[in-house]
Amino acid sequence: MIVIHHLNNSRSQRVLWLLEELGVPYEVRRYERLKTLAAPPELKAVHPLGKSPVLTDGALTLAETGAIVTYIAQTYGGGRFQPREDSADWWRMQHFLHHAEGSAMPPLFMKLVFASIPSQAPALIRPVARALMKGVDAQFLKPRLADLLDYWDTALAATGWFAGPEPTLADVMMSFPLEAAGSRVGFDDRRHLPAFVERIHARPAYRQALQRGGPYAYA
Ligand SMILES: N[C@@H](CCC(=O)N[C@@H](CS)C(=O)NCC(=O)O)C(=O)O
Repeated sequence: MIVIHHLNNSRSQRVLWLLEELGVPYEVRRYERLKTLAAPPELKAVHPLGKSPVLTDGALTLAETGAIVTYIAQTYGGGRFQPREDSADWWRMQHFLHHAEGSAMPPLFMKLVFASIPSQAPALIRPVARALMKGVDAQFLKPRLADLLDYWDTALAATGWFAGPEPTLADVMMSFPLEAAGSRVGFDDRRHLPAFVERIHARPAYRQALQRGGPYAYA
């Protein structure tokens, strides 16, 4: 039986969504974030990085969402949620599988961390910290995030999915960056991004995954 070591309000939610889409039985082991938002130390007993998600399946312990969704699809998916390997869509899927954690999440994570810095600074230097973070946001993060949002909006324009006419692992992986971007940055007038988020949230498998995962601030 697959076990997903799952953290509340986290990118681990998309693994549950995939398992529900594929109808693969699994157990969810829930962990609660600490006040600092860090994962609790118990997760280090599962995997040395102490982050979520982690999948265990028999003797296998696997971290990194991209590796986990690939393992699930290849082992239990029977070809579902993946385009044919000899197609251009296969490589589009590979691109977005890596892009989600490699390029999309880092600036979104920085946005979250930088936004929290002023409130954590000593009261005396809080205005300075706020001004500094505002400058970093305007000069560094804002233009990079705008480029990413434009890129995703264009990628979704043809079919509403990231890699071909049907949902694939690319959409599972990109769901979290889009949900996080919607909450941390907003979509402005890019219309394919909110439509994508609404489309996945309406899927019965997605709703079922929410029931299994517990608190999730992005849906
Ligand atoms: N690239 C990793 C990132 C894992 C990760 O950072 N997970 C977050 C959950 S959103 C976490 O465990 N954060 C708690 C912490 O860093 O202590 C993946 O995709 O699995």
